[in-house]
Amino acid sequence: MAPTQKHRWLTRPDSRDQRRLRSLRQFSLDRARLLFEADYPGVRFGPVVAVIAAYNEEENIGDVLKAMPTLVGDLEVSTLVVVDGSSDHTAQVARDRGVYVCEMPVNLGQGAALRLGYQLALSHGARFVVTLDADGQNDPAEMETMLAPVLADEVDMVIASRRLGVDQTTDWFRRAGVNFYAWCINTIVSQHLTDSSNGYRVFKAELLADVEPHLIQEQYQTAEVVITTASRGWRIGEQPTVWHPRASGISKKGGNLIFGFSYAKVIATTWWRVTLGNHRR
Ligand SMILES: Nc1nc2c(ncn2[C@@H]2O[C@H](COP(=O)(O)OP(=O)(O)OP(=O)(O)O)[C@@H](O)[C@H]2O)c(=O)[nH]1
Ligand SMILES: [Mg+2]
Repeated sequence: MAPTQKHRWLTRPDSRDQRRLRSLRQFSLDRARLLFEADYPGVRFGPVVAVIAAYNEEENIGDVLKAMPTLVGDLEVSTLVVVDGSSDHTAQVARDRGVYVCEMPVNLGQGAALRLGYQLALSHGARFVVTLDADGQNDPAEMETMLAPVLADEVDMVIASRRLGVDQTTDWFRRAGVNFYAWCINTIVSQHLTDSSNGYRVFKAELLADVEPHLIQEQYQTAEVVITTASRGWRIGEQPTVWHPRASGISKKGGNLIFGFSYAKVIATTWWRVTLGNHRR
């Protein structure tokens, strides 16, 4: 019997819409993967794969890609840009720079784009995956420093730290948020991290293969990755880096209050789901 308004509350009113949305999301991801395989048949990445999620970054991504190293030590670096539903020429600018591009037809969020990037990197030969932003806030030239502790097998994941390095931005509210959320995450998963919300990270492939299936966040993904990684027993380290102001444009994460609230929600729900054992994908 179709639900009527009268007993809609009994039938979990949004479940059908949510199912539709899930199928559309999956369709978008599958289609992007198929197009990628068609664009780059049989591709084999270098051992280091830099995954960059980019959304409406046509003004910024060209300079970031120009600065990307092609070698770290004797390890070849492949760069993969994942674009989802950008309304500008982000994907074209990246293609013109000669890097690998995977494009989705609709916007699913940075977390979803990175997960697709992780899957592609792992299935095409990555041994180490680096993530960094397309807006110029991370310096690709610091990749060697970022990779060093993982290559030396001291840790399994490295997060860049603006607090151990240099923060060139001036927003004191955002800075207070970085400190506060690092403290929250450290308390939950017994770590001593100073900048757990930094998106410049290095992962060993084995770690990512273990952690990726547990990730679900579509946008505010950094807390989820750290909490999941730590709670599954992997070793996390930090490296001091420079945190630059966004080259141009605005944050895709909303203003400080929206960002702060959404981030807190991700910490709380990931804690509930992952560390308290209430797993649900
Ligand atoms: N593919 C994809 N990338 C996204 C999306 N939202 C943000 N990004 C990218 O993720 C990176 C970080 O996004 P920002 O909006 O700068 O957010 P942030 O750096 O975490 O926070 P800010 O300190 O506010 O800049 C950039 O490369 C964005 O282009 C999205 O919906 N899809
Ligand atoms: Mg940014």
